[in-house]
Amino acid sequence: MITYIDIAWTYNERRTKSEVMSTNQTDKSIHSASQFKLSGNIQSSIPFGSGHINDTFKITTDSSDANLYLLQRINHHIFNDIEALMSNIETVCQHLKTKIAHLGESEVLKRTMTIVKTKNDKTYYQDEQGAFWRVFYLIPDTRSYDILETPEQAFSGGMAFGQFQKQLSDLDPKALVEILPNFHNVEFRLSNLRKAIEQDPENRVAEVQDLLDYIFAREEKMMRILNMGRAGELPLRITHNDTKFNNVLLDAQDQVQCVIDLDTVMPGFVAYDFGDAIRTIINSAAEDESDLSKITLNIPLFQAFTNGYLSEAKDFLTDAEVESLGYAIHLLPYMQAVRFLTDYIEGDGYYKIAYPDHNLVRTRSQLKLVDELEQHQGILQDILSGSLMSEG
Ligand code: GN1
Ligand code: MG
Repeated sequence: MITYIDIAWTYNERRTKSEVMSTNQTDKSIHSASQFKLSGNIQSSIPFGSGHINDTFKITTDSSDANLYLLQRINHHIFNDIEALMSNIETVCQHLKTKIAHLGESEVLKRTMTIVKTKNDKTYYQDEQGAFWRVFYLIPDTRSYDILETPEQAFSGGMAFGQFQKQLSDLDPKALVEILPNFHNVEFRLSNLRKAIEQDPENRVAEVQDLLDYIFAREEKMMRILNMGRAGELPLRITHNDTKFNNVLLDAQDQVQCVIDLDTVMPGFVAYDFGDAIRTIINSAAEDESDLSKITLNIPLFQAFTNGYLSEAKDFLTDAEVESLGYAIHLLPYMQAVRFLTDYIEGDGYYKIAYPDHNLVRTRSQLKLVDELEQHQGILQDILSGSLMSEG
């Protein structure tokens, strides 16, 4: 029997009850799922996962081969070129599958995402209201974590993202469209924040002045990776760009099963993936924890993730890339705070929110994390260097 446990679900239930779980939404999702080549008749559709951008449903059918499917309504206000988005994902999935083809069909299906096509053989379906939908196989007997529990999980996650970068290292970056340009460009993110401040459509700037001061005081320091990139010191590689820990599925023994959420796979710097993963791994609390005293660093998890990542990545990282990893630890939580705050000031149009000042809470929480990281900079850098030596 298939048991699919998803820790992230708990959070999603809280969020989705009001937003997604209406009968109307369920009917719509079932109607859309029925456009795809599913085996068996659809039995149910339930909201799933904890993503802030797309709406995700778990689809169950009565098929004897016990297939489960992941249906997603793609947020086309953010991903406005759906054709290119799906073509990127198809290219990446194909490439990853060829890398592990020797393991046999059933392993390939468990270790990589598989797009299920529509009855017209397309990678997505556009409904009568103009919304875009897609379906993947849902990989059974796996779990994801919003907050990690053990160093073994962190090590596995590190290996997973290191392996992901390695397996894509021979895919020509030109094969992929830069689906969200400037996604991790901190200068671009700060310039969006400045525009938001100037317009201040909700009159929210005055109440967040302390946060803005904190952010702008760190602006120059946070430009280091971008400057290294501009100086030609960092190679552009294909990276995941959304390496939150809940985007890796682990099996029942906490071994790597599959890296998921391929929407933002595009050319980038490896450090961004490292830093974004650390953002969620090292934090003892959720990214939207409102009690700032709970936001502390779990340093053993940092060490374990770093060891796992470097066990895969050490062979291909250049010295400059290694240097950039240390900067990324601070940059990614900082940039996330800039993005949450920009959305708050603009009136919450980008990220899904569960309550009115959710984006403000997220911002404070991420900045508290930046603070903690700054206070422990020396020890984190020592661990990174030590891990490199022992792995090297
Ligand atoms: C969004 O929705 P999700 O979880 O896939 C965002 C990421 C952020 C993340 C913060 C396309 O990811 O960049 O890091 O929220 N994705 C996009 O939790 O903006
Ligand atoms: Mg995502």
